[in-house]
Amino acid sequence: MTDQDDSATDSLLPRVGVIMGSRNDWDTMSAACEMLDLLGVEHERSVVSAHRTPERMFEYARSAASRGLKVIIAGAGGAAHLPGMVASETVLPVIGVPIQSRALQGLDSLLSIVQMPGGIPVATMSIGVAGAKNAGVMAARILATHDEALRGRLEAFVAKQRDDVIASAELP
Ligand code: RP5
Repeated sequence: MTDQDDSATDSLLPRVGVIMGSRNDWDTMSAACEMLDLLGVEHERSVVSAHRTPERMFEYARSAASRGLKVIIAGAGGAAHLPGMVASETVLPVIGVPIQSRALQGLDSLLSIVQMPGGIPVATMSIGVAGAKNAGVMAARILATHDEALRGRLEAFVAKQRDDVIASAELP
C-alpha cells in the first residue's frame, strides 16, 4: 500500500454516491450499483430530485465530500438537471447518466446532461443501462488511481470480458 492508497483506510465507508431523479430511474441505475458491487466498491444509493427536492439535492452535493464520497454518479431523465446542478455545488467528479425517457428516448436527457457550460464538468455516459453500467466502471477507474487492489480487480474484469468474447466467438 502506498501513502496515497485509499483501499484500507476507508474501505467500509461509501466512496461513491449513486443518485437518481426518480424511483423510476432505479431500473436503469441499478446497473451502476451492480458494477460497483462486482468490483467491490462501497457505495450508497438514493433518490434526489433537482426539481422536486431541490434543497435535498443541494444538501447532498454540499455535504458529499465531507461525508467521504470521492465520486458521484447522477442519473436523470427528460429535463435532466440533476448531474449539472450537483456538479455546481461540489468539486468531486460527477458522472452523468442520461435515463432513456419515454417521449424522446433519452436524447433529451443526453443533451441536458452533456451540454454543460465551461468550468462545470459532468462526465456524461451513454443513454440507458449501458451508460449506467459504464458509470459504475468509470467511478471504479477513478478510485483505482489511488487503490492498487481495486486496479487489480478492474484488470481482472477486463480480462474476463476479453476471454468471454473469445470463448463466444467459437460458433457452432
Ligand atoms: C426526472 O424526471 C427523473 O430522473 C426521471 O427520469 C424523470 C421522470 O420522473 P418520474 O415522473 O418518472 O418520477 O426527474
